Amino acid sequence: SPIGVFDSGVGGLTVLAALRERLPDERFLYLGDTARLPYGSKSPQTVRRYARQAAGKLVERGVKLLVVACNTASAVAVEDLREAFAPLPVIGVVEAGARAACVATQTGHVLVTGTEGTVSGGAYERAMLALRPELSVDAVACPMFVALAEEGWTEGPIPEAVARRYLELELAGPERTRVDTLVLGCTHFPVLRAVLERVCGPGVALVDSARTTATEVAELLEQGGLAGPSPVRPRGPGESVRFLATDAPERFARVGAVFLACA
Ligand code: DGN
Repeated sequence: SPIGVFDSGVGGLTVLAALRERLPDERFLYLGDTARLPYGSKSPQTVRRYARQAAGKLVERGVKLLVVACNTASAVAVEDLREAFAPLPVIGVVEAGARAACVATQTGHVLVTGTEGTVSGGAYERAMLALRPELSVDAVACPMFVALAEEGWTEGPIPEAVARRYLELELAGPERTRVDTLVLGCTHFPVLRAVLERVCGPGVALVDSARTTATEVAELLEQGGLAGPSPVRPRGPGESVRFLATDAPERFARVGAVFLACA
């Protein structure tokens, strides 16, 4: 059976790309909840309800593991989904991203970026401080990055100006200048990586959760004996993944292509 991956829309495709690279023999079923996006500005209760319904659509189709490829949904709904769909293994991108940041930081000063929903709940801070209580973790919501990424405005003066507006103050000041790790705590932000690297400067490592999530999924499949059999012949790109969108599949396909290309 396939691995289920869901997001509020196209953003989770950056996570799907990392999963496919790490697990080329697995099959995937991806759901973009495009009828209800964005999750990022909704209340935790609403995101939990949407996440449970979106995950339910994948569980109905018999997935063997669920990846919550949306930071906002991971931040507020992972425990709820684990309870609702037990014993199905559920992996969220926030836990994976937090682990990656804990490994990356040397100064101990980390700045998390994400949607309003992800930042206001403090999930990244909690996950990081549980692993390394001595860290100093700040967070800033950067909702306009989502629109820029979906519009394909990933290079040039406009995304650069927006990134400076959100980040320059956050990275200035005697304490803040010691930030050496920026967490891309939203599925869309890896698409803006080049601009963000430039704005943050050479002393700051950019961490995203896609690759760490893929590693965690691979480990879990091995431990649980859930890894799929190697295919007899190599699979073509269209064979290993199926996509579902709850609304506007043409837009999903068009914008999604940008995300898969950048991932
Ligand atoms: N997928 C969402 C996230 O990672 O937080 C971003 C898109 C949205 O719902 N605003």
